[in-house]
Amino acid sequence: MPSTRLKAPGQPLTQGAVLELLDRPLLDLVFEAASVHRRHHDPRRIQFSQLLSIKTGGCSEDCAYCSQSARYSTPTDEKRLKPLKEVLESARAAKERGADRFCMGAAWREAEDGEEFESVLEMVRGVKALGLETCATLGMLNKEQAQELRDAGLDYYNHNLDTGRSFYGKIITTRSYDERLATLEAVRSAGMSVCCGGILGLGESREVRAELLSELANLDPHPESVPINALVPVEGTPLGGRPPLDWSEWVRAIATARILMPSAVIRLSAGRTELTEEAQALAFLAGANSVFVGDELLTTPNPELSVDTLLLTKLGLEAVSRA
Ligand code: SAM
Ligand code: DTB
Ligand code: SF4
Repeated sequence: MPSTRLKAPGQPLTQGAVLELLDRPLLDLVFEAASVHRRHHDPRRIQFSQLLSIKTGGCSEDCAYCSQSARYSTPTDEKRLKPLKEVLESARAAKERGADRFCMGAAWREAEDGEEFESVLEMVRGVKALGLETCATLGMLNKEQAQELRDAGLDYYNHNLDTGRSFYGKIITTRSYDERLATLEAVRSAGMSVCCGGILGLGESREVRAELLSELANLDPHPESVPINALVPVEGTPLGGRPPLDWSEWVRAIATARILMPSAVIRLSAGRTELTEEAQALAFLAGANSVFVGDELLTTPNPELSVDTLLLTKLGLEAVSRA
């Protein structure tokens, strides 16, 4: 099977070229993605990240999928910023269970200067001192805040594009696509690695997924880390009743992301509890090489570590930290 020439030299990748990949017969697509994966990564190693919600709920944004938006009546209550000690205890426990990256999430529209931001800087310093890679997702950042986080030892900043530009307005109205790109720019110019991906299953078409993947791949350089979330429908949110996306569309998106961003770490993020072992196995073959571990993401469930360990053992895969 000849591999497609994806773009003309010096030109951005087009949505059409990405759609051609997504439209391929599934197993041809997975085969090519697996070949790309094996040229750029050790296919037996899976990176483990641990998430912790350091500030839960009460968010002013209207992201239609999110349990933490103050605009919807969801099972998630607002909580205050977690104390440093508690965060560091969680980070220590995460390291013990094999995580090599610890990601702190806050339900903020944007990071605001002041006491809470200073506390987050302390958390970053503390987690870094434990010998873990550090990641945070705090909403929008300006250049100064990005630099302060970098100086405190932040390795990665997560800020997603979530979906294609043409569909975005149906999901979020309180923050623009270009504002998201500006935060990513601030993260880059502060010298941090970019963690940026999206959500599948919001009701978007394959064309929209091609749009999202081309936006991600056209970031220059492309993100080092690409989380692919499957919507976790949360009761009370506008998308609470959405039916799940077929597993094959999810595998297509992962395989395409791997072909477009060969050196990125691609993370199977939210929604794994609803995906079968077989679908996850195909995703690992297609180039996914990271997962969130532990039984909770930010506010929704994630497979227990014992379940993931069993799956990895069946597939002959190992955590990076155990290498
Ligand atoms: N408030 C910050 C922000 O929006 O940038 C950081 C946290 S936010 C929860 C991070 C990402 O989690 C979102 O951009 C979205 O991609 C993902 N996410 C949130 N709720 C989700 C859900 N119910 N299902 C799948 N992914 C979700
Ligand atoms: C990302 O893309 N996925 C993670 C992380 N970045 C912060 C968050 C998933 C959240 C899933 C819904 C929840 O648990 O609230
Ligand atoms: Fe707020 Fe982030 Fe949830 Fe949007 S995704 S409502 S910004 S916490």
